[in-house]
Amino acid sequence: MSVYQQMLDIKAAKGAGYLVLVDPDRWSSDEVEKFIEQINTSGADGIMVGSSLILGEGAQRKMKKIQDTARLPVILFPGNINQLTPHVDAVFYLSVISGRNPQFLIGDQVQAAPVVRELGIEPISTGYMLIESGKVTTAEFVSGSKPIPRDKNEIAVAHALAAEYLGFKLIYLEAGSGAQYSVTPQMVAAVCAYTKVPVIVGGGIHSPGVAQALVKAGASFVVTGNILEDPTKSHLMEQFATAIHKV
Ligand code: 1GP
Repeated sequence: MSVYQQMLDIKAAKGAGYLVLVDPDRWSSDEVEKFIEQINTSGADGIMVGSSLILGEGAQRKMKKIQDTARLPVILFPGNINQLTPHVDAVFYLSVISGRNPQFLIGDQVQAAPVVRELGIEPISTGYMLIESGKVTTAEFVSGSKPIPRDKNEIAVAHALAAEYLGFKLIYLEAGSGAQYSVTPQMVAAVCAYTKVPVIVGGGIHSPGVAQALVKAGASFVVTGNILEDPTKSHLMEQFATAIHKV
């Protein structure tokens, strides 16, 4: 079964799904294995791997270790085409539709397409919108694109409709990793009122209560990254899974 179909099934069965983002740069090879084992038993529904920028060595080796250890779908969340790898089940085939930078709208996607085909990984087309979140995030800086103001729900809605009409399979509302403020439930509700395309929300989500509010507003998937890199917070993973499922 395709990863996309598995995602739709998770949404149908549980109301919404929980994805944990793993930045290979943040973990040593041994640590990453333990972290993936924790994710396996946490109640999470999938693992995303990637980052706006990967600087550390051995990223491909770590990605292989992640896939070997994971008992959940592993989805690449690429910051750029150099992160393409055979060690994932699927790739969020992102276009930064909130920006007007042609490289991140279509240029990199053209470069990546033959590589994705050759690697045999499943592309899941995703209309990716950066939402302003209190400070400049790495995603904003690296993509050279202006985020949508966080209180301009109508702009997000128009982008989401365009994404649906262009045939994107997912819409991603992204505050950016380490965002000061996550995307508002009001914006999620506005977008979900206008489109049936499943909406993923990520960036700056630091409490299960916030994750639950986003699901109540209509999010199909919620992503957490940074927060679980703090060993004193990693126990929150199970609580996120419970808060997100069957709201
Ligand atoms: C995924 O970028 C997010 O969309 C992850 O953000 O690291 O802030 O949870 P955090």
